[in-house]
Amino acid sequence: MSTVPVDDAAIAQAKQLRDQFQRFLREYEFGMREVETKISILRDEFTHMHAYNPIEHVSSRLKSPDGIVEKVARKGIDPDFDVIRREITDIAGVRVTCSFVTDVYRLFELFTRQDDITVLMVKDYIAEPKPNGYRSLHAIVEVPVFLSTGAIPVPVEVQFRTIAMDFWASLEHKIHYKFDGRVPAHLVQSLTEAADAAGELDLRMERLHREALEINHRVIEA
Ligand code: 0O2
Repeated sequence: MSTVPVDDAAIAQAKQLRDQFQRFLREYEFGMREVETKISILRDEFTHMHAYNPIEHVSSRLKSPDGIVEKVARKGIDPDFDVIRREITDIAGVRVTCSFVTDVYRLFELFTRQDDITVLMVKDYIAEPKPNGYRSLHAIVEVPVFLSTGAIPVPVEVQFRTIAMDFWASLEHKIHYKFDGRVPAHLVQSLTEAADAAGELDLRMERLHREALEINHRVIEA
């Protein structure tokens, strides 16, 4: 039986690429952690000052290597670290789920106006939902990360949404995945209707919340 000779140079090159990729992903992980800390401080301070917590939950994710490769192919860009850094801005993602739409915008304002945050892009899918009904407020921001070699700006996608929007998006994502993107037309239609219903529910819940607050204030003042 013949054996294939080990190509040491190729192995060394592959290891170097793996190390580069790990370093590349680590920068995004640090950026994500900076954003998580900022959101967590906002939540704690807001709760302390206003006796009200506007955030229901926060989740974060790093895009998987497969997800990055898939997006590189979909966008038709060079598989080069500098190009990926420039063109793919959602490698690090933080999702902030709020109770009400006003909280979504309030949190967005408090977060994006911080001095060390640079807003690269805002996509307001609440003001203008996607055709399928998807609603969310997206901000691509750059946050400085301080490494031993100096500070580097790291892009992070921060999605702000309500519980109802989150509920819808997670079901839509599952259905999309289940049908490998080819969702039957009647389900697409039902999902769009459900997104409208979720939008309605957000309005009603916020009205209810305001009414309850007003009644409570009147009782306290009386
Ligand atoms: P995952 O699983 O969250 O990583 P771009 O090429 O970046 O300019 P893109 O990616 O369409 O265009 O940007 P967009 O519209 O801002 O969407 C980015 C993210 O928003 C998605 O990330 C989803 O998390 C979410 N999103 C956008 N549209 C939809 C939708 O119709 N349904 C659901 N459920 N989520 C949506 P990823 O990388 O696709 O997915």
